[in-house]
Amino acid sequence: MDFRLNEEQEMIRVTARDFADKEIIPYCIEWDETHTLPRDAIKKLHELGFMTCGVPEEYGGSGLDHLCQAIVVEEIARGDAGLATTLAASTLLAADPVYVAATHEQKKWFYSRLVDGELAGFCLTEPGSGSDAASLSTRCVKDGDSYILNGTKQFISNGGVAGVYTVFATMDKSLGHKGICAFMVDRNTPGLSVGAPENKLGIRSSNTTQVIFEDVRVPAANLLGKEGEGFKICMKTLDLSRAVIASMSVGIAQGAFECALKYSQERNQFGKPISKFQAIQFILADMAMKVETARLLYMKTAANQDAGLPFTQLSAMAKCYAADVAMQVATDAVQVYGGYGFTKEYPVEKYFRDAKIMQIFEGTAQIQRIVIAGNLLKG
Ligand code: COS
Repeated sequence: MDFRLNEEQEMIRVTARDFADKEIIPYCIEWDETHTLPRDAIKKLHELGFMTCGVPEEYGGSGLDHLCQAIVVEEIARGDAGLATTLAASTLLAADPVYVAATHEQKKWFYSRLVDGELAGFCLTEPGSGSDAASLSTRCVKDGDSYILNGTKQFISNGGVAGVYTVFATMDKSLGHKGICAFMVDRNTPGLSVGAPENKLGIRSSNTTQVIFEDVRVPAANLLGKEGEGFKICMKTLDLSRAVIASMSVGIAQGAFECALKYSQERNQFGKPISKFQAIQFILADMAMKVETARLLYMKTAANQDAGLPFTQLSAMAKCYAADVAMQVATDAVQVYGGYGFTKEYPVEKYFRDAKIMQIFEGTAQIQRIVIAGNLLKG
């Protein structure tokens, strides 16, 4: 077993880390305060190939493997989790149903949009359906060689800025998960509109809106898989993308930890730097242990994904554990800063706010534990 990154993986990590240091960290407080999607940074990430890291090379993307995708997301999130969310929600979460279930023609259609610089959004959650994904209400009705979609999707990352979406809708709610279909939908289809951006606690440089479907006609050629396969496509997508949220969480934790470590050596109390006190050293040691264990878990999950080994259980564990770690480590970072950590003068309050959503989106901490326990009990 070799825990070291190979030369290519290390090069990708260093490139993403440099980008975060030079192009994200100096600006992300302003993006956060002004609730701004950083289009210039997204363009530069596109030029580096990171905005198409989930698009296979044969379709014009940079086609990184799962481990490298997760490494990129960690390093970008160390700078700004909002920007990491924009990237991951587009080239990974929204594109994963295509990766999982699309035909060659469908892949060409969807991936070319991302290669051209458009963003994508994943439309699953609804005002009345969050954790209970199978209870979604958006309807799809077959009409000739199209489907007509009606319904409202909630909390969609990139909702207002995407050019293309993957969308889940039901043919008949009484069929439960067996009635759900997955579609690729063009933003410019008549009847499709978006809501106002949510004013969020964290990841404020990302765009989150409702996406509303009113008699939206989608070609039958845009159905992913077969009718009724949408829920399984969705679950397989979330299995993939939860490992990415784990790496995003590690990025937040790493960023908060680095700030706390540095500050503890600069801040003097009782005549010496606070890092000289065991009380602070123990906090730093715990933070470092948690970051390292969470990183190992997401890397093992991604390595299993790349090796074609089972990863549903690991993915839920990595997401659940790393999200909790992000929250704990960011909280500890605020503690090390004391009163200053509670102000916007220092960056740790932003890590603290950004961390919270990691325990909520792409399946709450409680849903992950349901998945983990369910798998344990199934044997
Ligand atoms: N891969 C493939 N198939 C899966 C699967 C997986 N990981 N998980 C479940 N399935 C299948 C099951 O095998 C079952 O199929 P059969 O009926 O053919 O046996 C079907 O899907 C339904 O499974 P289950 O009964 O477990 O579904 P539930 O409705 O109980 O929901 C949870 C399961 C709670 C895990 C699911 O709704 C979920 O993940 N919720 C969270 C949603 C979420 O993450 N939202 C965030 C959106 S992105 S911000």
